[in-house]
Order: sequence, then structure tokens, then C-alpha cells
Amino acid sequence: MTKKRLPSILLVYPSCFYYPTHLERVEIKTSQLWLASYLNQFYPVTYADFEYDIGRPNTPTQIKRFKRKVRQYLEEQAFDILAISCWTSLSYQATLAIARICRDLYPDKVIVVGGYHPMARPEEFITDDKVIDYIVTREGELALKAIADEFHNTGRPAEPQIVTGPLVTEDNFVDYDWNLVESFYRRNFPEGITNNCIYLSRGCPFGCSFCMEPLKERRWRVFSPKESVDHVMEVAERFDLYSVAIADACFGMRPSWRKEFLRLMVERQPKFWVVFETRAEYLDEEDIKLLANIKLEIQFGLESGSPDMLRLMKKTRQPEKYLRRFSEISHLLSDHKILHRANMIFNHPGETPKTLNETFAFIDRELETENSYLMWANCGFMHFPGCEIDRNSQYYEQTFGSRFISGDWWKDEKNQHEQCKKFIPSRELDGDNLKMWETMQAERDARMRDTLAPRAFEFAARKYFYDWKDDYRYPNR
Ligand code: B12
Ligand code: SF4
Repeated sequence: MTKKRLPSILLVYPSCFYYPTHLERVEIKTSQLWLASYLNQFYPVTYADFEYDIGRPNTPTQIKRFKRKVRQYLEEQAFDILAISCWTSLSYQATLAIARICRDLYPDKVIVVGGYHPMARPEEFITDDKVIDYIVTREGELALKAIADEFHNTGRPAEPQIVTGPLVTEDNFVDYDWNLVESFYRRNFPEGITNNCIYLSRGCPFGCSFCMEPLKERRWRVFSPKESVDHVMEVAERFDLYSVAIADACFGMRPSWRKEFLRLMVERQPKFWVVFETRAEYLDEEDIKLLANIKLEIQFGLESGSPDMLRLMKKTRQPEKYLRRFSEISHLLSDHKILHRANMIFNHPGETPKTLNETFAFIDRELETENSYLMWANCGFMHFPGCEIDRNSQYYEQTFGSRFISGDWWKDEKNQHEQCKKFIPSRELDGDNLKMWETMQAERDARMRDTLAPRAFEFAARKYFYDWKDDYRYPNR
């Protein structure tokens, strides 16, 4: 009996169409690499990132050229299963374009898509020409393995199938296989990269209105503290990184894990910056004292300073306590000279002049602290499909007069970054009032800069607010 050749998987990050080129690109796509690392234990896997290797096209002519290059790439590449990661909705058009080119070239190859957009809108991948065979929602590891296991028996299914990816438990957590991105890395970043993101855990027990994470199973799963520290050290050393960002949906949820991880991390005395995002409830004074010993930036998805908005965002059931806790932790962090950042969302559905005033009153109170290490990252609401707001849009429309004016923007041939921001939060914040938050923020720009301690000011100018480099306080101007 002849032994069957193992099916090979080409895992592609498709790039985005109509997404401005000046906006940052993510150098190494962590979700795709982790997925590839799992599959590579069983099947030959190739990692490809078309955003870097081909480009991010913005005009019909550039898209034509992109498609030509994709065709050439697929003609030259040996594979049995094309696995496309439509990780964000921004990649919807590119995903379909690549799938169609592949189908045109190879009527018999299996095409699979997975990622957040297939989870938000699985039916949008079942097109009249039925080019895609499997649409995987949630986590991809076990579902893709099952498809590859059956490849020689089933080939292409007669009809497109929507598959719910089973939960990946800790037993199935694998180490990151950085060798899979080695040639991609050397080709695209000959001078190296400064930062890389890594996940140490999966799952989030919260249900924020604007986030898609709650569509997945919420169970928190994590590498052991020792393994986690090893992973952080390994990636930093391998790529000689300036910083490593832990990009977990919910970093440090279990206190015993967090304390052990932080202790071991500090013990290793990293020379690089460590960045993570968490909630103020997940830190205490003991952690903060310990963390003062390494180069660290902590981000908080604070989102709003208005109790009504925090309730609506489903960020917390006890907004007053949540805000108090943030203030306490932020002051402790500043006392220990630890850089931290509050990420804020303005104009979320239901936002009104009253809630904006509440948020800026909260910010004003925090801005009374001199020599602060707290930086503010203020952002307008971006509407992405798949979250609670998207599923309950009628509630927001009827209750607040919210208007989702850009419809299914991910299908439009227009600037996607602008389209996803076209949105009216409430009757009161329509027309000229739409930019009210930006005016209120501009009134505080100088204060947000001047209350920072010199080290925090310099850090913020280098990393986030480049125009601050012209300020007299910036060293060696
Ligand atoms: C980390 C993260 C980032 C990091 C990415 C770092 C990196 N190196 O890749 C950073 C901060 C850079 C980032 C940026 C952005 N992000 Co982001 N991010 C996340 C976050 C927190 C990840 C969650 C996580 O824990 N992943 C762990 C891994 C294991 O799970 P996973 O990513 O889901 O991957 C699994 C599945 O998706 C599936 N899968 C993925 N690909 C494929 C392919 C196939 C074939 C199959 C079968 C399965 C499959 O299997 C994977 C492994 O299990 C999520 C969710 C959140 N809470 O906010 C948002 C999220 C993904 N981001 C989102 C957005 C919108 C963005 C930005 C556009 C934001 C912006 N304003 O610029 C950019 C776009 C970046 C880009 N690539 O162009 C949205 C996407 C929503 C949507 N409908 O598109 C999310 C869901 C947040 C939200 N609003 O709900 N992000
Ligand atoms: S925003 Fe953060 S805390 Fe909220 S559901 Fe998403 S991952 Fe969880």
C-alpha cells in the first residue's frame, strides 16, 4: 500500500483593501503564527503575509496589481489547503479576492477562512460562486486540523460548510514556532523590528458592548507562569527587541498566576520594555512595588469616565467603584514611576453632551496630579461588526437615536478607516456636536502633556505624540 503524502497548508494573512498605507502595519501576526505553530506539529505549514510580501492596495489599479501578484504567488506555491485569515473585517474584500484567484487556478484545492470577520458574518463567505469550502468561527486550531485530517477522504465538500472551532484547552497550547516566520522576517525586516506582540492566555470573561471577544468561549486559559516568562524572554532575545507587548484579551485574570508570573518576570531582569493591557482590579500595591523594578508600560481599557456610559458599554456593573479603583491604582503607579496609559472611547452609541462632560470632569480630576505617569489615549468609536452593539443596533437607534450611517462599510470601495468611524452616537451629538469630544480634548491637550513627569513626557513624545518632540522640555531638541 502506498503511504499518502501529508496535505500541506498555506496560511495566508490576506492584507486589506482601501485601508490607508500611512496607518501602522502589524509586523508579525501573532494569532496566525500561533495557529500555524499548532498545525505544523502535524502537517507542513507555510506562513504568508501578503500585507508585507505583496502590499496594501488602495486604488482599483493597485488592487489589479495586487491580484496579479497573488496569482503569480499561488501559481508558484505548492499547497493542498489554502487557509485565509480574515482576522479583521478590514480584510473581507482581500480574502474573497484571494479565494477567487485560488479557485480559478485550482478547482480542487480546499479553501478555508477563519478569524473575527467569519465569526461576525459567516454567511458573507457563502457567495454565489461558492469559492470557499469551510468557514471556521472561533478558534481555528482543532477545526483546521480536522479538515486536514479528512483531506484525502473528503476533498472539497459539495456545499460550503460553517464550522464552529472547538475550544483550545491548555493541553493543546503549543510553543510559538518562530522558525515559521524566519524567512519572512529576514526578507521584510533586515534592520530588525522594535516590538512584537505575544499571547500568554486566551479567553475573556467580560462582555463589553464594542468587543467581539464575547462571541468566543469565555474560559480563561493560560501558559504556566514559568512557560509564559520563557516565551517572553525567547521572543525578545531571538529578535533583539526593544519591547514585547503581551496582547492578551484579558491579561493576568487569575491572581495566583499573575503574582507568580510577575515575580518570575522581574527576577529575570529583562533589558527590554514589557507592555501589557489589563484592568485596574487586576493589580494591587504588592504587584506595583514589584513592577517598579523593570521597564514597563501598562495600558488600561478604561474607555469612559461616565458611569452611565460604563454601564452601557457593559464594562462594569459598579462604575463608581471601577473609576475609584482606577484612580487609586493610577496614583500608586505614578508614585512608583510606572508608565501607564488610559485608553478611552468617545462617541460610543448612547454618548451625549452630559456623558462627555462626566468623562472630562473625571479626566480633569486626574490631571490635578502633577508629575504623573498617566498618559491618555483618546479615540473616537469605530464600528466593527460582530460585537453586541452590532447585534443590538436597533436598541441603540431607538433608545438614543444612534445612526450607523456607513452600513456594511467593509464591502465598500472607500477608505475603510474613515468608513468605520462614520457614526452618529445620539440625537444630541449629531451635526456640529459630533466633534464635541475632540474640542474638549483639544482644550486639555497642553495639560495632558504638562502634568507628566519628565520621564513620562519623554516616553510619550517618543512613542505616541511625535509633535511633543518640538516642546522645550524634550531633551536635546
Ligand atoms: C491583540 C489584538 C490586536 C493586536 C494584534 C497583535 C498582533 N501581533 O497580531 C493589535 C493591538 C496590533 C491590534 C490591532 C488591530 N485590531 Co485588534 N485585537 C486584538 C485582540 C485583543 C486579540 C485577541 C486574542 O486574545 N487573540 C488570541 C488568539 C489566539 O485568538 P484570535 O486572535 O482570535 O485567533 C484565532 C481565531 O481568530 C482563528 N483564526 C484566525 N485566523 C484564522 C484563519 C483560519 C483559516 C482559521 C480556520 C482560523 C483562524 O484561530 C486563531 C487561533 O485560535 C482582539 C480582541 C479584543 N479583545 O480586543 C482585537 C480585535 C481582533 N482587533 C480588532 C481591530 C478592529 C483591530 C484594528 C483594526 C484596530 C485599529 N483601530 O487599528 C487593528 C488592525 C490590525 C491589523 N492587523 O491590521 C477587532 C476586530 C473586529 C472585526 N470585526 O474586525 C477585535 C476583535 C477587537 C474588537 N473591536 O472587537 N489588535
Ligand atoms: S474589551 Fe477587553 S475586557 Fe472587554 S470583552 Fe473585550 S477583551 Fe474582554
